[in-house]
Amino acid sequence: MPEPTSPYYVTTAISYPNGPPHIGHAYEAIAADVIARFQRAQGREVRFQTGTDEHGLKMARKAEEQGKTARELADEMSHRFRTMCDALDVKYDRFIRTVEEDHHRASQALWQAMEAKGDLYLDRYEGWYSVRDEAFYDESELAEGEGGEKLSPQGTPVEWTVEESWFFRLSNYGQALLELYDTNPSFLKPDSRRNEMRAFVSGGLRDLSISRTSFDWGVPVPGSDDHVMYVWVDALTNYLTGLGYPDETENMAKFWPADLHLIGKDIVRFHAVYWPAFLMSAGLPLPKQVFGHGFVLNRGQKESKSLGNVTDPLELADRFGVDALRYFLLREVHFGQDGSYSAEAIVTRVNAELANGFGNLAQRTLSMIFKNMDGKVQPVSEPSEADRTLMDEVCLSIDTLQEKFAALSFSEGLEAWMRAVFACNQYVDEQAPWSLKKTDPARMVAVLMTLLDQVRRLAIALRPVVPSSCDRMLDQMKVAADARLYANVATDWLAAAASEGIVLEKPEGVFPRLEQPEEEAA
Ligand code: ME8
Repeated sequence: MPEPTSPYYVTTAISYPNGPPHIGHAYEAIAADVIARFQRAQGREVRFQTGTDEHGLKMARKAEEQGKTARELADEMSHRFRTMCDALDVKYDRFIRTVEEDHHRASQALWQAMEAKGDLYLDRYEGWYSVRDEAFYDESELAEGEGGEKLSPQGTPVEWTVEESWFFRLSNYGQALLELYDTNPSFLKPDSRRNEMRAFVSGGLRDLSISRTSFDWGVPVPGSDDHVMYVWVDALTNYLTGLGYPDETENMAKFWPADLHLIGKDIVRFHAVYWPAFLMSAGLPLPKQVFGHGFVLNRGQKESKSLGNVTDPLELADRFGVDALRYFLLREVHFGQDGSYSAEAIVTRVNAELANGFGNLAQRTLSMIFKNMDGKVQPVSEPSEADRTLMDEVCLSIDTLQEKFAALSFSEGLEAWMRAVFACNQYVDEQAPWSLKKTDPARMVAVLMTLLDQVRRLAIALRPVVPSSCDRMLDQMKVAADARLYANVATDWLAAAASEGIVLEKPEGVFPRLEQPEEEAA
């Protein structure tokens, strides 16, 4: 286990702003934000970077189609990505744009470091290129489409490209990469992705074309005015730019190597083959982990303009609530695998677990405390066996949640959390505190306070996933803003709150029940 206080650096992929953000972008940003918040709540100093990848042929062509300059398109769309993050409570430390001056400088410095190592040479590229993937492919990797056209392994069209290009001696790094996967299995997760990359590298690596001369929308290659860098060279460098590379900054010392590059399964090759090879060449330490998550599908289908099923993630957030969307995406999909979403699935999951499960537990507890105890927080002096059992179960579930979240198994972590919520609701039914007011008021106090403390714990545990709702709940419980970390789960909050004379006011529910939309409810 890492030191709980060691710094933690997490990044998302930087998105192509050639169109507005889609649900996949929202999914990745939310997951990375949950990781960042989780690590902060563990007491670690966290840096979280996201942003947009603005160079390359794909951007240049899209802008041309729209009668804009690439820069105009980038400005317009990058803004939409940043707005999406802000709207979804994705709290980044830096939103990087690859058109920024410091990024050009960092990319050129990395280039020069690879050149100084003797890993770059000038030659002629002749081969297949997919603009949609911004990737070069070997003839042997291509498939045939229905009309006989050649397609990339991702199913995108490829075009024959011939141009002068700088090359990177990727072929020199095959052995080192295989050693990396074998000696450090946590470098690339899940394991299935590692097996894929192992097979790809074992098949032999060809040198990589890393500059382009047929267009100029990119980072200029130092010393070769008519070349711009292959977009992936500059894109990958963003992870260093954000820390101040090439300068020996405090952030470089503190946060590099990154703890986690969170990316989707389609871009694992760039992060687990090219990126470590570039870094080895430049003499820089390698990131600790690359995790390739799965895809989010709309009712089992990939979203596409031609199917007319593209959903704006902000519309989903408006319709169901930001926290509902965040919870659903992490709870529903086994992280690492593909998953599906639909309006019905969101409503069903959120109503069962947040509204009827946790929300109802909190609202019942706080209302009874307000009505029957004038809102006064009191310690539990003599907990019964049932009280202790419940507390132990809740604490154990929160331990499990932490273990699972540390391993990026979000749905399993939330499942453990949900079991604790069920245990609390069962305890309310069994203890029936409403019937104790007249018969045994001291016992009623013990039951309600035991519940209050479990609600506090469960809200702290869930906070990285649904920050604003949990904060509203903890505000109502008057839990101090600096007492919402995992370390506070075990503290004797009731005694401290009672001695401060904390009195709770009339509570308001924080997890509304969602309506099943009529047209989709059938
Ligand atoms: O690949 N579900 O950008 P991008 C989940 N610029 N994730 C998805 C997804 C889906 N349906 N569709 C895409 C790029 N993603 C490059 C990255 S990093 C140095 C450069 C994920 O806008 C995708 O896998 O095409 C990637 O991690 C991210 O969204 C951005 O994709």
